[in-house]
Amino acid sequence: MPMRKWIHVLGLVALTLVLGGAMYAAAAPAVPVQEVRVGMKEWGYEPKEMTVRPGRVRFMLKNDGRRQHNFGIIGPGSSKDVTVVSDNVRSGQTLNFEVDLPRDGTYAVICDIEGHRERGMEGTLIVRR
Ligand SMILES: [Cu+2]
Repeated sequence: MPMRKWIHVLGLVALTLVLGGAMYAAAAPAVPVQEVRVGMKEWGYEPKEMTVRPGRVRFMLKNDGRRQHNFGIIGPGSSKDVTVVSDNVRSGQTLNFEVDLPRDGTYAVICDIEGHRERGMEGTLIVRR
């Protein structure tokens, strides 16, 4: 093969590698979302204690109980930086609940349906690097 043709072929290979790399970079999410599976039932969460890194977290809620339940986050510590509650989840249903948790700390997890926290629907969420 003449030299000019070789250079042309090498150029095409290089272009393909560059484009392929750019497409790969575009497909990768800038900030990966952490996923945590949480079971809910009378009366508690499974697991009761969860640990995540700071950032966006997708809590994949599943109601294994018979009543409706939800998933609330309060904290960290005694402050009220994050106070969010998911929609209620019906028996047998699932719900993906996404929350931004930028700050380290220990948060309380609670079901805010009347009487549920008192019966044991609470847990601990630790955010740390
Ligand atoms: Cu509940």
